[in-house]
Amino acid sequence: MRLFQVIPETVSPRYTARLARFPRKKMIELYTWGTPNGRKVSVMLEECGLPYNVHKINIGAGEQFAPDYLAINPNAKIPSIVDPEGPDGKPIAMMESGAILIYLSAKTGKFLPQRDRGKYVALQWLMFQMGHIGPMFGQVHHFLRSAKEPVPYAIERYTKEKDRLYSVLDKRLGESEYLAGEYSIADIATYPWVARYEWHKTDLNVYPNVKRWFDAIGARPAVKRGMAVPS
Ligand SMILES: N[C@@H](CCC(=O)N[C@@H](CS)C(=O)NCC(=O)O)C(=O)O
Repeated sequence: MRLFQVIPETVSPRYTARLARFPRKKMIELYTWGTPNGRKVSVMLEECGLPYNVHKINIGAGEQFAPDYLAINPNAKIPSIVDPEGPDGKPIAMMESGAILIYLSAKTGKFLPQRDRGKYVALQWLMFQMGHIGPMFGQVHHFLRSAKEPVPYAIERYTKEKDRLYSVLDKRLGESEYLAGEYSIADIATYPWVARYEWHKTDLNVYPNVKRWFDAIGARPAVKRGMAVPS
């Protein structure tokens, strides 16, 4: 697989339409698949109004292990980006969705509070997503949907932890409209995982503050577009 040659998407009508919307900007290359971690970044790119090309990395077919892709993401996971206009105007390749969100915030000045106090609160909830929600919900999905054999201990352990994390979210969102007060990369990181509530067998009505937050974020046009990537 060659990741840097001209790919079909770069001559597709969608690409041409994007170029028309952003005539002088260079495109960010997004390497992704239809998972919550991938969609964090497509939602952020849409929210920021940054032009980007989508490269599908089929993780079910093992494309994340291709040498060309490992040059971008040494950890062999999606998502990754290549920004041709990185720091100092030079290209930068980035892995880890949380780091990518922080990078795109810094690049655009969007979705991370400007003042230190708000910024650190947002980073705290972003790390809560990265360290807890993603890994734990991911384990629930694995043991409920993909494990070769039923493992009741693992299902019980990770479901219990998932429920505990929903309670933490619900309490926080009962005292704050968004995780960091204002809409931020902490919400952008968390939303795609909560959007998989059916996969991890959660009734959002049990968590009314999460439900209120989930509905508000899901109504944002940029979120709708980002959640549909890759097509
Ligand atoms: N901490 C990483 C996690 C990335 C991750 O686990 N990606 C999954 C898809 S959601 C993946 O690429 N899995 C492929 C594999 O495990 O081989 C991030 O947030 O970017």
